[in-house]
Amino acid sequence: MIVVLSGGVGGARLCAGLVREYGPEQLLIAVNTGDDFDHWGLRICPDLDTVMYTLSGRIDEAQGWGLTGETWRTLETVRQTGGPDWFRLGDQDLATHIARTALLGQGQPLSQVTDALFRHAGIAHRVTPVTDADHRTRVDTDAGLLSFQDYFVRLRCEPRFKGIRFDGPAPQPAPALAAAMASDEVEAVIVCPSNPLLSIEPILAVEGVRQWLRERRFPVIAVSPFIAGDVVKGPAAKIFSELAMEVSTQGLMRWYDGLVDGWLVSPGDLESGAVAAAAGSVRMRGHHILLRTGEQRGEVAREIRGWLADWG
Ligand code: FO1
Repeated sequence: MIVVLSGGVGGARLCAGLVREYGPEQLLIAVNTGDDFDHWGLRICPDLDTVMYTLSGRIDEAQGWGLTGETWRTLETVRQTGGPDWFRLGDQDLATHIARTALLGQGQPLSQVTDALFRHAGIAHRVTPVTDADHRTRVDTDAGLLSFQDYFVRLRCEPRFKGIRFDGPAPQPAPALAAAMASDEVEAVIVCPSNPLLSIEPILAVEGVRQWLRERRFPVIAVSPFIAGDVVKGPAAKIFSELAMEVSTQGLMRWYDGLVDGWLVSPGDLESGAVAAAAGSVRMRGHHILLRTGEQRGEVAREIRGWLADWG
């Protein structure tokens, strides 16, 4: 079994390639839930939904989140009524949040609700929230401690980033992830090119996950979200520079030190001597890491699969 750690847009796009390469029984996709929050009385799980809409081919590709062909009549009406309109929920997308909130209200854990939603979306592969617990990411900034979506969407990541925080102790992993962590059948972990500080850190903050990776008996492969000192999408470059971290694949390699055995990086980055120096005992492989088209997603996933098959 291969365990995939994913955030939203970039993670979902890699997952779309991986589900073509691996059968439903071979993959477990564990998704960040730190971005989850309640809005209009509904539970919103942006990264889970981005993975669900991407895998079922319904994502708004240009935007990276939400549904293609979406309409916004409810949002317009909420706006006219003087309600909050800073977080845009589309008319069709709302159905997901209504169904999820209703099932959670019946007492079902998020992982069970997620199973049901993904099954209805026609997705055969196993996707789990990393935890069933409510463990929301808070962002410490020069404008104070903000809830994740306040920082990310309402304030467009403008405040200076200082770090992330969580209320309460580390949550337990969701059952499917806990079972994978306890089993001898994990052949590899793939870390998606999601935001390392906003999307992957909350996954590593789940009880036991970081230690499980540190003590691994399987390779961990990560796909860099950086290409030549910038990111394909999202605020990772801004955040890295606000933390005085090097905005590059080598900066990222230092951040993940001791957790990753193999880096898939863009060919230009592989040629940089700095990356080679940062690599140490870590293996490197150069390949395009663009995930815009279905073809590119398939190529990156095939490259990872081939690399793992020859790992030794
Ligand atoms: N991102 C935005 O930048 N603006 C939005 O209004 C917005 C709405 C939204 C609704 C549903 C959903 O599943 C995601 C949505 N996102 C929106 C994206 C999302 O909040 C972020 O991209 C992730 O949380 C970061 O991974």
